[in-house]
Amino acid sequence: MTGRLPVPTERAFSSRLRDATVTARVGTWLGVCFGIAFLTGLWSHYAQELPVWLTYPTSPKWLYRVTQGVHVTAGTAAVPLLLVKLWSVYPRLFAAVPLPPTRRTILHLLERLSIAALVAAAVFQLVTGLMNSSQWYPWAFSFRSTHFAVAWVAIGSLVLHVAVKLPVIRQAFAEPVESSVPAGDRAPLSRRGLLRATWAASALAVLATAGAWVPFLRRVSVFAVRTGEGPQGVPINRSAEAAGVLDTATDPDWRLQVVHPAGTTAFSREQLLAMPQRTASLPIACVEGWSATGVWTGVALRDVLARVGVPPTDVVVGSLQTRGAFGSSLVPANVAADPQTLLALKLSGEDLDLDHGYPCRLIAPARPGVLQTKWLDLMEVQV
Ligand SMILES: Nc1nc2c(c(=O)[nH]1)N[C@H]1C(S)=C(S)[C@@H](COP(=O)(O)O)O[C@H]1N2
Ligand SMILES: [Mo]
Repeated sequence: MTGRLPVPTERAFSSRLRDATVTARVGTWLGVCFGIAFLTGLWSHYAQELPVWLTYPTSPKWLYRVTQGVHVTAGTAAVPLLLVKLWSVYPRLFAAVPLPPTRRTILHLLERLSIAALVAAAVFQLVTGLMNSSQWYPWAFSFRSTHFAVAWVAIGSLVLHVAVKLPVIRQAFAEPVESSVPAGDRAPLSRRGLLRATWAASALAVLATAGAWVPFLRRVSVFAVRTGEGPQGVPINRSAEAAGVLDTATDPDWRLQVVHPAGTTAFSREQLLAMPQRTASLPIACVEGWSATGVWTGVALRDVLARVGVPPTDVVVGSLQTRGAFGSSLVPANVAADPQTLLALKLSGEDLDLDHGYPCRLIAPARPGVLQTKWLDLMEVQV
């Protein structure tokens, strides 16, 4: 024995709870969560970076609140499932490689490689997603493009894994799950008991967080992000101070500059307030999964365009905040045409709080929160 590491063999793990009947059931729900997170994630990605051939709808106005809430909730539900799934199969790490080398050896190694990719991608997605929801970015890479790229690795290796394991999965579902601990076994739970505990852990994780977007869960969701009241009853992500706009946003010489084919027209806040005002009840729905509805009042963006003689078209809005990625956003023509797309001046009947984007912010239906640009000072008609 001298000089050898005590590497266990697969057979050294003897728990009866590790069984294909358990793994297949947990794995199925894990796959469902990843599938939902993948689709809603694609939706969110394209909502933020729309290819020219697609039109992102403005109705129903709660659309992004639901798709992104479901995205983060599916990821959260997947955490206990992934932990149990990995626990139930990790002895296979120590499975013997078929030797001497034959075709079977190659297949064995290829399958292990695909599982390594699946496990790494799945863990990466859940960890970075949860960290993003809690606004913790200890990394240097762009969260969105990396989370998007790894999603394809995760879903691709997941599909491959299911295809390879299909016979095992079928067999496992055909067998009943053992519901009591056999006499003489030291397991603390039956396999059925382990499954129930897993579902309970997953449900608890959902209940503890989903209040971030499901209003009636607010009181039970002790770990939900951003349910605390912000100014005027709506939470904020970045304050005016953090954005470095305290002075420019309170400057009496502030003007909204509208750049259009015939020139540039400046609007003061008073001029905007003198135009026909519209009120819309619209949610802020953050990629982090939280959302909150506000009652916004201001001028419809299309009315401002009409003032300068331009029909609804693509517009880029720009913020006093010039640092960072959230300082401008594209308002596609169909969004610009929606009468509920506002240059908001008020929230809950009061002047917008500085932290909500005073003197003027964009708010449009069904749009991701990151595109609801605050502290506007520029509108550029795209030609
Ligand atoms: N200029 C600017 N606008 C911004 C942001 C920002 O950091 N800077 N954050 C965006 C994000 S990520 C969200 S979710 C919403 C939050 O809006 P609220 O602070 O009014 O709740 O504003 C958006 N508009
Ligand atoms: Mo956000």
